[in-house]
Amino acid sequence: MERQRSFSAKSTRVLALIITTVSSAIVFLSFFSISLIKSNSSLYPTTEANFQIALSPAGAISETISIRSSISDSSVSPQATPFLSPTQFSPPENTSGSAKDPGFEQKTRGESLVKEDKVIANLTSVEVIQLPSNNGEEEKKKRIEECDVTKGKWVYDSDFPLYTNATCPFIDEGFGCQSNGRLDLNYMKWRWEPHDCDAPRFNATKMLEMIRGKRLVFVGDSINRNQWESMLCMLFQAVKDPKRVYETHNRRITKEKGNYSFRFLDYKCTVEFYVTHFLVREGKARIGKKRRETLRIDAMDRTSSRWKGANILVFNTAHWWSHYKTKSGINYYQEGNDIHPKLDVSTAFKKALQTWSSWVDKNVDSKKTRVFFRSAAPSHFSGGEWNSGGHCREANKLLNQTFKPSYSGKNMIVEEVLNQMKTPVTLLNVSGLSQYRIDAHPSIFGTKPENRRSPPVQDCSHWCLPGVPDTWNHFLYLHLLHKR
Ligand SMILES: *[C@@H]1O[C@H](CO)[C@@H](O)[C@H](O)[C@H]1NC(C)=O
Ligand SMILES: *[C@@H]1O[C@H](CO)[C@@H](O)[C@H](O)[C@H]1NC(C)=O
Ligand SMILES: *[C@@H]1O[C@H](CO)[C@@H](O)[C@H](O)[C@H]1NC(C)=O
Ligand SMILES: *[C@@H]1O[C@H](CO)[C@@H](O)[C@H](O)[C@H]1NC(C)=O
Ligand SMILES: *[C@@H]1O[C@H](CO)[C@@H](O)[C@H](O)[C@H]1NC(C)=O
Ligand SMILES: *[C@@H]1O[C@H](CO)[C@@H](O)[C@H](O)[C@H]1NC(C)=O
Ligand SMILES: CC(=O)N[C@H]1CO[C@H](CO)[C@@H](O)[C@@H]1O
Repeated sequence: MERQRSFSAKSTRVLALIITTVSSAIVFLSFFSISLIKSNSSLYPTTEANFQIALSPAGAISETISIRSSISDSSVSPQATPFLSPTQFSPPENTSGSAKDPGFEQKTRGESLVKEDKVIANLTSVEVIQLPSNNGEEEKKKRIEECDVTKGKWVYDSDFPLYTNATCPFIDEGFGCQSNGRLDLNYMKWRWEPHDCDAPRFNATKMLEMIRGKRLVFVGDSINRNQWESMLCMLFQAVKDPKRVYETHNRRITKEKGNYSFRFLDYKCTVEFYVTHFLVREGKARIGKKRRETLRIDAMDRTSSRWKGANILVFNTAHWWSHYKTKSGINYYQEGNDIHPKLDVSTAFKKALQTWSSWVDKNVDSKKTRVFFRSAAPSHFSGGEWNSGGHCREANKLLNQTFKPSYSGKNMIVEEVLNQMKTPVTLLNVSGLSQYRIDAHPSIFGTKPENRRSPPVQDCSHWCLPGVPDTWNHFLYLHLLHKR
């Protein structure tokens, strides 16, 4: 989905872009106006057709559809520009007078391992040199309670990953990069390290104890499914008897199904996922003689009754708002019986979020339920979009950590809406740290070799598991543990 910022991995191009001077105001505006996907992929004949199906009411999602829909998620290509804005590539902050990446440097040996295309690298032998982050001043670590964990850096960690394709049975094909043949595995080895505090490691047993007897519920698009599977995997590592974890309706995880509830018997808790692309309701309405898909920005998704009573709710929505229908906004957004002939996407997005926030304020008892909203995750398509040859396969290193992450207009709308709510909602601010991780998308390894088209469609929106969503869940854990 998040086709937030696509950009070229090639440093020459990046440099060229750095040189370009575009004001950030223009960037912000263009965020909503970038033209979308002129789709001509052989796989998905037209975006129109694709989305028509995908946008049918939640209950009616059928198999083929959802396969498409989750690809189309990733399709919508949004804020390429913000990412490339020169404002985002600011000079290294306080790098101890060296030209090195701040706080991010590996010895040559490590570098070459990372560069190797097809290594089974000796992952235990990479050393990370950590540079002092404040011109050699004594670092004063904050308490985790006061620490902004989103400020930090990726460090290579030989204890990672927290699980593998062999120890987690819940990774579905779309995220199972290693099982699908990806050979470079360094993308699994990076740990996010906050600058200002020492964050305790994720402890699956402790997390399970925190959710004992509770419902942990993820609601959102396929990127949230990505995060939810990551959480299942992370928790599963603390489970002694695998048989004591099961899906309550015996469903196998696939892209097709819209909801799941996994029960961890020993902790009497469930970890659930409900798919909804917009949080608000997709529907149909008659316009003239035609019935057309519309988006009810004044009504909640039909599955919302099932979210009620959850103890921890993790929401997201972002990427589908860059789809051409949402962007053009022509005869698409509906309130009551009225269909807006034209409504701009940021207005619609804000109204939808306000519908969501009213629902939360009305239906969530903040004494019993903790609410999170995850910010938009970036995608990294180069040379096209999801359906026009966009790629990220060449990337097996993270981005140079000298650039400053951008923050999208959508995220700002989210913040604005959250700030006006009665119910406290914690923003899981994952946008910045994820932007470095061009190496961590499935690319062609989102499908098994035998299912791959030729040429393969690359997925530069979702994330390999184990991988980046593990860090988002670590944040969730830290909030539950320390930041009531
Ligand atoms: C960089 O160093 C300057 C001067 O030492 C200091 O004022 C500033 O806060 C530092 N910035 C960061 C991001 O550490
Ligand atoms: C990997 O590195 C470790 C520590 O340096 C060493 O003990 C081990 O033999 C190496 N393994 C391989 C396969 O090179
Ligand atoms: C994990 O990935 C490896 C490497 O591709 C593969 O050989 C193995 O079968 C996979 N394991 C599972 C359980 O899928
Ligand atoms: C994880 O948490 C459990 C339960 O709180 C505790 O017993 C265990 O020592 C912790 N493990 C680590 C490695 O800290
Ligand atoms: C990171 O970017 C800086 C500035 O653009 C450059 O000087 C440096 O060589 C880059 N580092 C790597 C490892 O590419
Ligand atoms: C989220 O993180 C970005 C940087 O990654 C930052 O610009 C933004 O202000 C943060 N938002 C909040 C609410 O902390
Ligand atoms: C856990 C859960 O709510 N599962 C529901 C998913 O949706 C089907 C119908 O589509 C229901 O039957 C399940 O109860």
